[in-house]
Amino acid sequence: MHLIGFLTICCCFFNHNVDCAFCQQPVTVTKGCIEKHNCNAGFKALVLSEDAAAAMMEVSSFLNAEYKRRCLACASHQNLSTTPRDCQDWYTSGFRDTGVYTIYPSPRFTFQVRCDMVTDGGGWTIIQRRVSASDFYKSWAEYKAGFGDEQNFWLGNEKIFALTGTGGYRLRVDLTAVGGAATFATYQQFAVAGENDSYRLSVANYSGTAGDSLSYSNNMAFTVKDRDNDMYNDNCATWLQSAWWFNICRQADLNGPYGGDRYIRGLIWYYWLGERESLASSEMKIRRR
Ligand SMILES: [Ca+2]
Repeated sequence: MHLIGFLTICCCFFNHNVDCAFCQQPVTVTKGCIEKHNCNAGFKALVLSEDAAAAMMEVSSFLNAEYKRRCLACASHQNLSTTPRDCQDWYTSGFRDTGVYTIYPSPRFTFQVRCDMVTDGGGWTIIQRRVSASDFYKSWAEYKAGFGDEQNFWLGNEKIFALTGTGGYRLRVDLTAVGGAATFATYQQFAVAGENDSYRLSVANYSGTAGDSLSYSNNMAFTVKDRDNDMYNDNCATWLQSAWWFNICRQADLNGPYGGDRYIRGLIWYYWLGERESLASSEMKIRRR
């Protein structure tokens, strides 16, 4: 009964009887409840017939995500079409606090992200962040799923693909040096392909003050310690104790050992500080064009 369960929850929301956590609980529903409230408009568009509804009764991750999405939309009295797909939508809806938000890039995939609502007009979905000692020498599976905490994290290649795979996104990279100097780079085009194409990077149209250190990685697949997709005859990820869209190997690498080491490993942005000075912080963030 999960498929129509959310409709009862919508009704409940309008009666102000439950909190949002209840959205995810399986419940039953009455036909009168469905017809009374218009928050099931999207539901009707999704399920065109009783037979289709019956066929979709099996609970799946897709349906669970869909309940949650619609439930939240109902709870905030939003039209379903305004359910935020990224930080930019949250910003447009009037949210201005930098912090963690739930986004819905597609009906099948919903997750939490950290949003930068201040920098360069706000609405940036942060995909990478380094501000202190943190271990980023991780596996393919870990980079695929994402890891870290609110201070230091990699959002995850599947999530970055879900956001950017169909195009339309740009990238901003904010960097600081140990002495406090700050710089940035933007790319008007930024996309990461799916796992079947090894999360290949497409990046173009640089501007900014940091220098263009990422175009060297354009069209490169993602390389980690347990999967070598780079152009070097060894594994750049192993050599640099990192994971990146390595070529032979890099002009930029923001996933290296924090603080750097004597083997020129570190957070590197070559055209700003060369390859022997590790940065104090980095943030990679995306927004639609
Ligand atoms: Ca190689």
